[in-house]
Amino acid sequence: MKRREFMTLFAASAVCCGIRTAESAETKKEELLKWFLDNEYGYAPTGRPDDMKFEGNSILFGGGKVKVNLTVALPKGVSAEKPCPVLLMGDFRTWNNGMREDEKSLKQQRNQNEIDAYATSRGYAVVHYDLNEAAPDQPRRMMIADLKAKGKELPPCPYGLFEVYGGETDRTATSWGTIRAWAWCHSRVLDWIETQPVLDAKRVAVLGHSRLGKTALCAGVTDTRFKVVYSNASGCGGAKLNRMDLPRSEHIHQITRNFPYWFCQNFNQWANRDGEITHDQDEWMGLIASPTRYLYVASGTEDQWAGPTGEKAAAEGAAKAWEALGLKGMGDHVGYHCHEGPHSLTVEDIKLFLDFCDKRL
Ligand code: GTR
Repeated sequence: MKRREFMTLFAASAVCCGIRTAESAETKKEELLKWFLDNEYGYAPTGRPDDMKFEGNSILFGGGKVKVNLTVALPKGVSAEKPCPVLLMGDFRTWNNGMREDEKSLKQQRNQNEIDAYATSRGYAVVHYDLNEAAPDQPRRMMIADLKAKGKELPPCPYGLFEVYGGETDRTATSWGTIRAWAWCHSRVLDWIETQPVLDAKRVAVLGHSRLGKTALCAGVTDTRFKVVYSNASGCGGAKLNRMDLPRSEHIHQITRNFPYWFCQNFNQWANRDGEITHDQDEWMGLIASPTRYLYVASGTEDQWAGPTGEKAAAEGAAKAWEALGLKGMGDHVGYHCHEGPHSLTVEDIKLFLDFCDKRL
């Protein structure tokens, strides 16, 4: 064979091989995603729904039966010519069905206000909304009983997105749990951000604390439009490794007993089998890996329930997914910090996170 012929053949087979490798990596990714949706979070019944409408800073679903009201904090000097990066997060202003005046709600509101003021001072917009408006953080029966006990009228769709798109009263083993539903709603908020000239929809970080950290990861994995994904103290079902032996941390049997509605029903199968789960949360976070996307994980030294050691190890494990793409993982595409103190998301955490975002978002 002449050298030129050989070189042509060699080049052709190398290209072929490259495509096959890329294809098999893609297939592996799809299979892994399927495993996590089948076993942990469940499937959203629809993508962007035709009946979604934007009205000012609100998003309407099902002809307005569900209305999600967004709070938008903007930095000074922002304009359509100079759109700004965005932090998207959920909040719980109406914690426990509209008891806006209880201490827990008020504390959350104060904390959110501080975060808004700090992030806008650094040039970031903050878009947040009460996730209870999308899907209540309670099982359906309990939620309805609670409203009745308080003498409140039932809203047209007491169980939010589940009532409009299904998946609660007709729940199957892989129907979406509330975390998946909230993450889906984050994607719909991103649809809304795309319509806002002063917000740069290509530079959106999704973040959250605790159950909302689990939600941020779910949004980041299922929607590649989020450029940076930040989980703060998300623990079990979030950034903590299940297989790591951390006796003081939350286990699957506890989370599925206390919050069965957060996950799909199949997750119950893994209760008391944390050590033998087929795939662990480092692989879940590794699904975010791409040259243009970033992961940030944070913990608290006194937050043993969330398992800081397991969160750090999972972040390091996830970083390997970037390394497999020939990129730098830890300290580059993946960031981590552990604050001194308890289970919280403080302005100091946001400061460290924005230091990470400044160079990447
Ligand atoms: C806890 C739960 C954790 C965590 C936390 C929170 O009770 O066990 O998984 O999500 O709530 O969201 O504050």
